[in-house]
Order: sequence, then C-alpha cells, then structure tokens
Amino acid sequence: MTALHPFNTAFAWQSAAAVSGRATPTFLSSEQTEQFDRDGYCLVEHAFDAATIGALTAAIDPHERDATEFLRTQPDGAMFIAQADAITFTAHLAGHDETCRDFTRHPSLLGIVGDLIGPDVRLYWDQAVYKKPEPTREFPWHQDNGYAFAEPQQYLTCWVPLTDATVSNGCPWVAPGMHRRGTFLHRLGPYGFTCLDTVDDAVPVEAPAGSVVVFSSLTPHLTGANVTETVRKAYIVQYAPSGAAVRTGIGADDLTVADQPDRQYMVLRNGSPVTGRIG
Ligand SMILES: O=C(O)CCC(=O)C(=O)O
Repeated sequence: MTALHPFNTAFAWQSAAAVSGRATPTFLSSEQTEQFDRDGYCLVEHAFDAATIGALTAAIDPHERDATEFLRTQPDGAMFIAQADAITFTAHLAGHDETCRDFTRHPSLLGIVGDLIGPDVRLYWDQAVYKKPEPTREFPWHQDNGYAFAEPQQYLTCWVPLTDATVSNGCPWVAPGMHRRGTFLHRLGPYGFTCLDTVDDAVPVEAPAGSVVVFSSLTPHLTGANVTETVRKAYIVQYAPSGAAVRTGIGADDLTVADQPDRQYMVLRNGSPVTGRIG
C-alpha cells in the first residue's frame, strides 16, 4: 500500500455536492460529477471554441519560446524538471498576460469550479506545459498536491489541451479512485516528483483541443512520452477554495494562504463570477 504524506493524517474525501453546496450540478452533468467523485477525473468536451483556443495558444507561444531560450542558457538546457528540448513549464502566465488571465475566468471553467469546489474560489496556479517530440520521457505518476502540500488537500486541476492530446503525443493517464486516500508520499525522481511506479488500471484520457480534463489535486496522473513529431501543448489552470493555504511544517503557523493578488485572485465570490481589474 502506498505510504501517505506525513502531513496527510486525517483526510476524508468531500463529494462535489458537499463542497459545492449544489445537490445537482449546474454546469457539469450528474454523470460527470459522479465520475469525478468516484474516479477522480472527468473529461468535459466542447468547453471552448476554436477561436478561444487559437487566441490562447497565440498568447502562450511567445512566453514558452522565451522560457525555452532561457533554459538553453542553463547547463544541459535544463532546470529542475524542465528541459528545453523535452518539456517546458511556463508558470504564472495569468499574472501578466491578459489573454491567459481572461481565460482563467472563462464561463466554462467557472461552471466547472462552481460544481466541484464551491461558491468562493481562487485561481491557485497556472502554467503552460509543452511536451516536445521526445520518445522516451514520461512525466511520472504524481498528485499535484505532492509538489506543494495545500490545505484543503482537495483542489482542482483543469488540464486544457491546446493541441489534440493523444496517447501518442503524451495525453494524461489517471489512476482511478486513488484520490480518495488524500496525498501520498512523493520522492523526487529524474523527471519529477512521483508517488507510484506502476498502476494496473491506469486510464488514458485522450482530449481534443476545446475540451478540458478535470481532475483532483489528489488524482495520481502521468503524461506519456511524445512519440510524434509535433509539440503537445497544454495550459493547466488550478483552482482552490478561497482560504486554501500551503503547509510547510506541522505547526499551526506553518501555513501560507494562497492569495497573491496578481495571480491567485478570486474567480468566484458567493457563486458569482468576479469580473473587472485584478491585483
Ligand atoms: O502536461 C504534462 O505533460 C504534465 C503536466 C502535469 O502533470 C503537471 O504539471 O502536474
């Protein structure tokens, strides 16, 4: 049995209905929220039109190019788990790019977070992940809460493909049902933090551009190698209930509330979209 993270001492999964206060979802279908509760993920198709994804990609590409150029100045073209010619992570775009920021408040995303988090929600993290043609490198099994331990442990990742994501180019795979145990112990491997070596019942989630793979911060997932000749692009937006905090130790004061005004802004307040200027 996989060991738990030392900070994960009393976890109990909260259903979508319990956290959202919605007996029936208003944006997702009941089948989707049931799958999310049971398996830890669901796929939402036709969430964004082609123009939205085209504009988002056009906005992100130059930032990713800059990130790649920066990586090339580093030893081996790499820094931590990013590598210029294999995988790049371009974080906090919503903090300075208006197209990305607007996207984080897209009605489809707000519908999803209203159904799966609750009435008061902040953006928690955002990053573009570009997986370059690289036939051997998997991004290993991990939970997003294994990187930085947030409380509540249960927040939401919306994995938005900017190009069709397939098994061949590195779509996400998930480990159904394991989110219900809370955060696992992670160790740092060559390509990132990891909590599991193999998963017998792993499910690939192929996702066309325009869809979004929605999973819990506690859902173990990996992305496969990219054996095609084109770049697989994704923009990842994560949301947490307002008041969520990152724990760095076991003390009562070892918590930092995730509310940086420029990039961890409110997107829903009392169930209504928060519009207007940010920061
Ligand atoms: O998009 C990818 O290839 C991996 C991204 C991922 O799992 C993450 O950033 O946690």
